Amino acid sequence: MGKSALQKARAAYQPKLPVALQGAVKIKEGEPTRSVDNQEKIKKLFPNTYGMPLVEFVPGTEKNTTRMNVGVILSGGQAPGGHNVISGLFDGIKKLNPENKLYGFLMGPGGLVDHNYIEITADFLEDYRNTGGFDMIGSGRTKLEKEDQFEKGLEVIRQLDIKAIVIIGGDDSNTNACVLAEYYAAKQYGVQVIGCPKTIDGDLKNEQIETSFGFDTATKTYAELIGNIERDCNSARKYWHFIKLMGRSASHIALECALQTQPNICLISEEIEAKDQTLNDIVENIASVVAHRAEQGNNFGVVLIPEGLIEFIPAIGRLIQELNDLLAAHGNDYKDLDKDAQREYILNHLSAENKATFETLPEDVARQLSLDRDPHGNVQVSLIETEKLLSDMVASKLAQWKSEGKFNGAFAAQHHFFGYEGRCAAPSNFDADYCYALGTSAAQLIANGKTGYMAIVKNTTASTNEWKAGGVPITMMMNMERRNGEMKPVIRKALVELNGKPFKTFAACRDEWAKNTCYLYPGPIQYWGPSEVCDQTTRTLALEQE
Ligand code: FBP
Repeated sequence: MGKSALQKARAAYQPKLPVALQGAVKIKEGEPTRSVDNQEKIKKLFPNTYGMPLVEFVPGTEKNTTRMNVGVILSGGQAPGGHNVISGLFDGIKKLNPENKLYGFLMGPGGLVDHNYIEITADFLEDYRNTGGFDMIGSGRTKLEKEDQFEKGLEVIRQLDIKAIVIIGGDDSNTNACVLAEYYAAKQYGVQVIGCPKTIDGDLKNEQIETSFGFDTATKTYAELIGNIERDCNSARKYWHFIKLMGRSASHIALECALQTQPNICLISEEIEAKDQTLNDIVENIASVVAHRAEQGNNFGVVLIPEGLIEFIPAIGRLIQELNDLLAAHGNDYKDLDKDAQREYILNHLSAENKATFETLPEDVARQLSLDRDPHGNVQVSLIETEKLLSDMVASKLAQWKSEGKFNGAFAAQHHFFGYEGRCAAPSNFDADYCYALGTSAAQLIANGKTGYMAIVKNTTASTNEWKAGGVPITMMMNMERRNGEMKPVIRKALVELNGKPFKTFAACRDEWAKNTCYLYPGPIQYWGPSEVCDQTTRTLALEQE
C-alpha cells in the first residue's frame, strides 16, 4: 500500500518563506540585550553568551556560500511541524553550499551523547516534508546538562566536522541548548548551538517569540474533536463530557480550544491560583452550572480541564513544591520502597500543612504526585486523571444536593483526555510555513556565526511574505527559578495572562456559554481552499497581536 491521496498532495506542498529569506540574506543587528530578570546572576553564569544583540534578516545582495555541516536534534514532546524545521534547515544549508551536510541525532539529545546519528539526505527527507510526527529521527527527553555529556558530544561533532547543533525543543531544552552553547564558547571549541521554539503547550513565548510551533495544529485538532463531542452531546442530551487537555502547567491549549468551541465550562489553572481556589470551590462551581442547566432541562454539557490544574490549586501546589524538594533530596532512600512504604515515608517527612493536604487527596492522585519526576523535574501531569477526579467529586456534590432537595436533574459523565491525538497531526499551513521559516532562519544564524540564539519568526499574523525572521539570544529570555530544590537559570515559562486579551475575551463570554448552549463546531484542518478557511492562525495569537 502506498500513500493516501492526501499524503501525496500534502508532500508536494511548498512551504512559503518570508521575503527576507527567499534570496540572499543580510543580517541586521540590534542593541545589546539583557535577561528578563536576575541580570547580574545570569550574566555571571553566561559570560560568553550574555548581552548579544537581537538579529533580523533582511534581503541582501551577496550570496553567502559558507561550507558547514550541521547536526539536528528533536527534543521532548512531539509537535506538528518538526519535520518542516528540518526541511527548512536542510534546504537552507544546501542552498548556501550543496556540499553542506545535515546529520540527525537519533531519539533526542541522547543521540548526541551516544553518537547515534544518520545523515539526512534529499531522498530520505522527501518522505517527511509537511508531515506530522518526529519519526524522521525520533525524539527523547534526555537532559543535556553535564560536562561529560558535552565532551562526549564533542567527539562525534569533531568526527563529522559539524559546525553547529540545532536543538528543536521547548523551554527546558532551549535552556539546555544555551548552557551547551556557553560551554562550547567558553572552551573555544568553535561549535555553535542554535535553538528552535517547539511545543504544543504554547508556553514558550514572549516579546520575541510570538508562538511556539505545533500549538496551531494541535489546538485545531483538539478543537475539531471537542466540536464533534459538543455536537454529539447536543444531539443525545444525556452526558456531561469532562475533557482534559494537554499543555503541562500552562492553560493556553484549554483557553484556545474554549475560544474555538465555546464549551459550557473551561477551567483556567492560572485563574484558579490567582483566586486562591480550593478543589472544593472548583467542584462547587461546576456542580452549580450542572444544576442550573438541569433546571432548563439540559442534563448535558462540556467541561474543559487543563492538565496542569492540580499543580495550580494553591494548597496542592505547595504540597508539590515540598514533594519535589523531598524527592530531589531523598530520592535514593525512597525509590526502592514498596507503594505503602513510600506513602508512609512521605507522610513522615512532610510538614504538617502539606501532610494534611496529602491525606485529603484520593490515593491514586496522591501517588501520582509522589512518583518520579521527568528528567526536567516536572510532575508528570499527563498521568493524573483530573477529569475523573473532578467528575466523581461533582457527582458526590450533586448527590448531596439531591438529598437536600437542591438538585433534581440527572448527571452522567464521560471522560476524555486529548493530548497524544494532536501532537503528531499533519501540520496546518501555518505550522508548515512557520516551521520551514524557522529552519531556514536557523541555517542563516549558523552561517552568520551565531551561537546561543534561538531562531525566531515574527509578524506571523500578516501574510507569510511579510513575516520577519531572525534570532534572539537565549539568555535574554532567562531568569532564575527553583528546580529540583535548587535555583537555576531557565527560560521564563509563559503562563496564561489574566490581563491578556485571550483570557479577557473568554471571561467576557463564559457566563453565557455556561447557561446556554453556544457550541461552535470548527471542523477539521483544511489545507486547500479560501484563505480564511486554510490560513487562519489561532484565536490566541490573533487576539495577542491585535
Ligand atoms: P514538551 O514540553 O516537551 O513540548 O511536551 C509537551 C507535552 O505534550 C505536554 O503537554 C505533556 O504534559 C507532556 O508533553 C507529556 O509527556 P510525554 O510525551 O513524555 O508523555
